[in-house]
Amino acid sequence: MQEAPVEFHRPAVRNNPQRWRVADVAALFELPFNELLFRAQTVHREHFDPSQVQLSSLLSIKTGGCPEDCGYCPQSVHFDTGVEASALMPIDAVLDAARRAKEAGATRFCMGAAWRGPKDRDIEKVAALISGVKSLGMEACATLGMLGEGHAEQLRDAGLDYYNHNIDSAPDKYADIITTRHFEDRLDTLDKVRSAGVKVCCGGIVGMGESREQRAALIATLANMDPYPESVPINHLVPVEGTPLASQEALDPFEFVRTIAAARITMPQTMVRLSAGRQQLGEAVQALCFLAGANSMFYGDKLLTTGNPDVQADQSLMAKLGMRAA
Ligand code: SAM
Ligand code: DTB
Ligand code: SF4
Repeated sequence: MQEAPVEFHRPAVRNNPQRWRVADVAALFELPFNELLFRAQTVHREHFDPSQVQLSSLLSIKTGGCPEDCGYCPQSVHFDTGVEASALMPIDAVLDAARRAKEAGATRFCMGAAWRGPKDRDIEKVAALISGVKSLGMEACATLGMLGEGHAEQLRDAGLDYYNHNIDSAPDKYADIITTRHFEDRLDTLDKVRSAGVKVCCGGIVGMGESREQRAALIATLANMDPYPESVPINHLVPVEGTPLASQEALDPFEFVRTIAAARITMPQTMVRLSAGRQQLGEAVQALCFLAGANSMFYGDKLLTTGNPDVQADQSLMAKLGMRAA
């Protein structure tokens, strides 16, 4: 059956609805595994050194107490997860963490805040954090929720390289996971980021009980953005006690690898980022992800509130695979 094209009304991130039909991406998922990986690795080698991996470190600069009800998130005020709410971190503590991340080998520092969206005065404070990170010689990324008018420009002027804002799932799955905002709200913020000339980091989460077709729709939606995001984080759900998705059954790891491969094939020049869930994936599955075209990852002992493989474990994995930090 022919897939109805998703409707895109706006320029910037929404104007190439026919580049990838959901059915075409679903057909990639249906390929024999080795065929899919070969195709992904072939595309990957046309654009990247297959032994290089870019490392970004995360810091939660404002944790918990978020008014949104994203069903996967330990930081939502709607769920009792044991995450304590705290205020925006002071600049010295943020820059100490950035310095440590740089010393450990990260080239980009990504600051996350559990806001529905920042207020004007928050933007001023985050702008100072961005300038500080840039002065250390690192790339700066921020993920602060929905942006208001002029926010993206202020962040750009402070030196922001990337803004992370995920679409998280297929358009027709979104309302099952989040009720406090709409899929379209995400696209609005992505438009603002793109229009301000800040690079877009946008991906999603798999393993939330979506169908394969919905995973294909997530990838097709990203690939049809024009231009597609410069960075595409693919998260595996980290099930957190207290959230509605706490007892979600883990996705078959091969399906995770297929999602990475589909991202690589449909967005040949993007950085495909192995994101949340690496602890659960283990080394062998991560190696398959690199073969499928992943070429960046979150690096450092912690994501925002949950764990990540520690630096030593990642150094050891990279050494075993002969991969170099880029
Ligand atoms: N509040 C901002 C927002 O929602 O855009 C920024 C922070 S939010 C925690 C950033 C991203 O983390 C989400 O879009 C989601 O993709 C990811 N995330 C949050 N909890 C997760 C979990 N339990 N497992 C996997 N990814 C998760
Ligand atoms: C992204 O796509 N994944 C990162 C980053 N962008 C901000 C966050 C993952 C968070 C996992 C749950 C936690 O640690 O709270
Ligand atoms: Fe808030 Fe972001 Fe978590 Fe949603 S994902 S509850 S917006 S911190």
